[in-house]
Amino acid sequence: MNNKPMYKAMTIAGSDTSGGAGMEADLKTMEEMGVYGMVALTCIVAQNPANNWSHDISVIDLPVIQGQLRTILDGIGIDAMKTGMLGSGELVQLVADTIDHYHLKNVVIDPVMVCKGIDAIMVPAAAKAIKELLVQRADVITPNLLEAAYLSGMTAVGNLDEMKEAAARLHDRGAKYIIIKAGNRLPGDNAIDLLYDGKDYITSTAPKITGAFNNGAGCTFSACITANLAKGLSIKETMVRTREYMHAVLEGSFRINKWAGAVKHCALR
Ligand code: PXL
Repeated sequence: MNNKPMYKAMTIAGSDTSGGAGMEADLKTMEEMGVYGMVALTCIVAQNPANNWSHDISVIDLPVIQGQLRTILDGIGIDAMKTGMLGSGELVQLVADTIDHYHLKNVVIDPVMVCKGIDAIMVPAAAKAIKELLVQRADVITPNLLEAAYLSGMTAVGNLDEMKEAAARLHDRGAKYIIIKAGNRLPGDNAIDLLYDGKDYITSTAPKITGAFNNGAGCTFSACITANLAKGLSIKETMVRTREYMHAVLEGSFRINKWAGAVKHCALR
């Protein structure tokens, strides 16, 4: 045993049984960053190989989630937290109340609304509650373009100017730092992310990695941010680390079966 401090982080997220996204991605990423990860599990996504890898979701009862939050927050304590798939408006309300009750710091909101394999926006009531209750409580919010449009009330976010507009609106709604992930979705040779801190717009660009499997990339991105904030890094240092990590995990991404692939969480080793 040694007495070095171990930084701790919590994810409130669903399980992706296939291992690439959700709390599996979160825990693997936190481990790679040297941070002790804990989970309050919200739902279980199971993929069906007999039906073209279709996704089934089983939701965990709210009191069971409350019990997990008590274990982690009353029993242990955390340096940072993130959210992933939150299946209902009631659960989003519980997350908001929990952030307030424990005065949680380094709160990263990954507003997971769409997921490959599950076409529709998850549950409209949950999406609406994220907009109304979690944007304002976020130290960092990490929407993709679709999520940024929904949360900022814009019809579409499809270029850098619209990303800036959406980020400004989310800042007005109370989020401290906004990171909009365009990733590969904009035309051109570069993947672009935008960080807005209420003053400056900072874009980070990296050459697009073609042919990569990016299932789990969103969860991995927000988990990496959470872990680095837990260690006490600034948002800018956190962004640098996260960009490096994302480049490595995407470049190392691999096929897991005929339907899907995953990013390689251990790519930096
Ligand atoms: O990538 C979004 C996501 C989040 N959480 C869980 C998932 C997925 C997509 O598969 O299964 C549990």
